[in-house]
Amino acid sequence: MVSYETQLEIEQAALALVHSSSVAVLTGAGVSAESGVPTFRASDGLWEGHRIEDVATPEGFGRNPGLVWQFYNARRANVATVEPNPAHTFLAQLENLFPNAFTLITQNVDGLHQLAGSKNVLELHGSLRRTRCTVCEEVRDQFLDPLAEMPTCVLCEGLLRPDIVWFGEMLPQEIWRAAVQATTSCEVFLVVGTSAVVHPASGLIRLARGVGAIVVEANLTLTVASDPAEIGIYGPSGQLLPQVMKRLRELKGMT
Ligand code: BV8
Repeated sequence: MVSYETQLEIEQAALALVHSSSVAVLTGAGVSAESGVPTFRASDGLWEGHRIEDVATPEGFGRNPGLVWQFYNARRANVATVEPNPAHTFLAQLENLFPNAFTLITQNVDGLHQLAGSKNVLELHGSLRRTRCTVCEEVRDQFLDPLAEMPTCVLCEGLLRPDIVWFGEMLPQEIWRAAVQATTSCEVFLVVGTSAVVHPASGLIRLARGVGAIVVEANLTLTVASDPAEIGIYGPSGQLLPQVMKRLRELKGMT
């Protein structure tokens, strides 16, 4: 049973959305947690057994590309077995209620938003599906097929790397610019399943607040984003966000 306080927050989130003409969303690993994709900073986090410096930095890849590919091949194999959960579905449904006025900005690299039907998705940190050649720079969609332990480029036989933004690397400029544009022009900014510690992605939250958007946080727990959030829905997003959709459709007279 959802607590009275959470029901109030769900009501407030639905009201904010029904009165809004444009929505932007920032998601993190928590939105995929109920699909069975491990998050980064939980006790069973992805980083356990692997130091960030060893598996998610260009220096780590330079030192031991085999270890990095072992880490990413394991994540590709995990994501190949999972399905989107109701939180992903909620975001795809929400996009349909805001045609041409909805942007989904994700830090995730699992592709589950697209699998759930989301269309306007900005992948700030790249994608597990894609590889990039370290020599000729060719980017290729490898889907989630198993790759060799040290995959090489079909064009030039150069060593491939995951097409993922590692720590210390710049975000893709066009995608970052589009994310800032969506954030500064939305009326509701929904933050789902992120600890909001990674920059510059987490900076979008205060940016949204700064331009007067209503910030709504959906997370298991309070985070550093909770301060700029006016509305907070705390609990499993796969269970609570569908209740926001149910209320939103009622308010729109759709049910
Ligand atoms: C750059 C790809 C500079 C890898 C990732 C300013 C201040 C401080 C530090 C910095 C700064 N600027 C730059 C930095 C350094 C660094 C950084 O931010 N470090 C952090 C750790 C302090 N940033 C960078 O290096 C960035 N690059 O700034 O370049 C530059 C400038 C000029 C020239 C050259 C370079 C690049 C950052 C990108 C790193 N790559 N991912 C991969 O995925 O394999 S980041 C990685 O963390 C993932 O993308 C992940 O999504 C992201 C953020 O983590 P979260 O998604 O939030 O996941 P987390 O586990 O932390 O939290 C999960 C949340 O879900 C929790 O809150 C939990 O409560 C909640 N949850 C769990 N279950 C549920 C749930 N919520 C709802 N329902 C549930 N069921």
